[in-house]
Amino acid sequence: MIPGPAPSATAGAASDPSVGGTGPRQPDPRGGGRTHADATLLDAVADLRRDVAAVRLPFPVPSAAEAERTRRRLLDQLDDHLLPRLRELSAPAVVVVAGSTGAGKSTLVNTLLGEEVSPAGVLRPTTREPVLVHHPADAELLDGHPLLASLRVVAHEAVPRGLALVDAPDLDSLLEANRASAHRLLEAADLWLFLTTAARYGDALPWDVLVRAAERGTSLAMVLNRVPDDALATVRADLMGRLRDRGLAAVPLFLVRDLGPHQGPLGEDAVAPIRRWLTMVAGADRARSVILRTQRGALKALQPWVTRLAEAVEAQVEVRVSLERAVADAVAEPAERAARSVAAGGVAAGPVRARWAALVGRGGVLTGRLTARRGRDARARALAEVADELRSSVAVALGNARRHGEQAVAEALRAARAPGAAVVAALVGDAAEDRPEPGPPRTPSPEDAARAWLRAATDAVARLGEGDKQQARAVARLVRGVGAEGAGTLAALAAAGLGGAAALLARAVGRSAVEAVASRLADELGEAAAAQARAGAEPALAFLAGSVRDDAASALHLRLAVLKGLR
Ligand SMILES: Nc1nc2c(ncn2[C@@H]2O[C@H](COP(=O)(O)OP(=O)(O)OP(=O)(O)O)[C@@H](O)[C@H]2O)c(=O)[nH]1
Ligand SMILES: [Mg+2]
Repeated sequence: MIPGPAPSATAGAASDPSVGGTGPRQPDPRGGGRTHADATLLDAVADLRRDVAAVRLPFPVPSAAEAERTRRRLLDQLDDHLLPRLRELSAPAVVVVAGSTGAGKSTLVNTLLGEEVSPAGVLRPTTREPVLVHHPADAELLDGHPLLASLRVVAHEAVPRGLALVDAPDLDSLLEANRASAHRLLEAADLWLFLTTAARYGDALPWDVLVRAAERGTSLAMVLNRVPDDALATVRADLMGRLRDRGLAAVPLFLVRDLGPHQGPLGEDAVAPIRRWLTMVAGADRARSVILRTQRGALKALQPWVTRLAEAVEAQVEVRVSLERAVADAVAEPAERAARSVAAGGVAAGPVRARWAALVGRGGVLTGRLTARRGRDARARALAEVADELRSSVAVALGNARRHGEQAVAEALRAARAPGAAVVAALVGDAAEDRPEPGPPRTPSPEDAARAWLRAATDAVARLGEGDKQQARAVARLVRGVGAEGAGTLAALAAAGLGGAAALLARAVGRSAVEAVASRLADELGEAAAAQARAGAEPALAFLAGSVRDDAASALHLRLAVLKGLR
């Protein structure tokens, strides 16, 4: 229920000789701000609720179990008590504009909005479908309001936040449906804005309705429309007397001057006092009651809980950081070892070397002149087979590197004393598999990395001739003799430590060029192997990254600070 303005303030309005004067009470200058605080308070508590719900306490540090209990209690408290109460209190106050047909209800509502949302007209009665207008930002707060089912709803910026203005059909209508609808709306109203005209204010109906409202303690205000200039003082005095006689002296009274024959909106100055009064009703009083009734009690009690929860979250973040460090440290050594192992020629051993030997041995396809056009296809085919062998050998080496990395991580987690290391170790496998990968892209698979490395070798040879015509011709001759990929395979074999391939290539394009290319490719292979070993840490790091957010605790502190600031 909306507290009406104080009686003294009302008297001020009624004794104001100017029609459409300054209104019953100047709105509290902080009124608008308070209206805003009203919605902000609900927003702030809803934000807090979201952050509390998002808190994860995956690591079994000593504070975790207690913190989880606190978290649940907080959520219960917010969901079952505080939020519903705040929502209810923040729901816009329903102001029903009621009165006889033709009193000018729709015209008043349209004037207040500066737009015709409810058609006014000369046919009586005009309004048959009630219209509720609210501020767009209040749409959510009105959600599920029982009134909404039976009227047309319009969102309009001109309505003060915290109010819903309803243009009702005529109360004393000849149409039964209109009468019923108007009375139902009055039942649901938080505030009545009763409109009558100077010609009809003596009718029985307004007074019956007003007395009933006063008996029920409903807040109301009265608008006397179309008051002829010369009758102003008389009518006002008479009306004041009638109000007093019925114990309604506290009812704010607004007089609107008669404009003569008139269509369309009234002037802004005619409705300004009504607008100011509505803004005040929407703002200060409601918001203050919200703040007094809720925040001092329930909200204050929640604060130590939130603080404790934030501390527990900080402890979780510490565990996460120490585990991240342990996991990252664990793969450093395997990464170095993997790089050293490929540098030592590991990938060119075994089947690769054997196949190569067949090509350069007696009768092998590479024994003739490498750059001759004849025999090119055979050479290219033979080199492609070695390339296949080399690719799988590289993939095996890279796969080993990755496995070593994974094993090192598993061991580090087993050895780590941080609580929760075991949790990570157990969850890493499944959790990482189906988790959509956040952050940087995953390291490619060993197979893909091996293929990419061979492609890089082909590219490197192709680029050898850049900027050097003689060199370019030499490369072109080599490519004519073994194909571009064959040339790349020779470079890759040289980089993998096969001296024969390096020598063959040097004869075609020169020793220094071969050395440069081979050493760069060897470095790249070493880096690829190290990356695979480090990739062994990816599942654990991805799991840890998704476990507790860095800013989870500071978010909770921030929510608290916002709530305290609203007090
Ligand atoms: N002269 C004059 N005409 C007005 C004033 N307010 C409204 N009217 C006219 O009176 C007629 C009725 O106005 P409405 O706003 O439709 O009245 P209502 O109270 O909504 O009427 P119902 O919808 O039938 O209940 C329209 O033709 C308006 O233009 C006013 O202050 N002065
Ligand atoms: Mg109307």
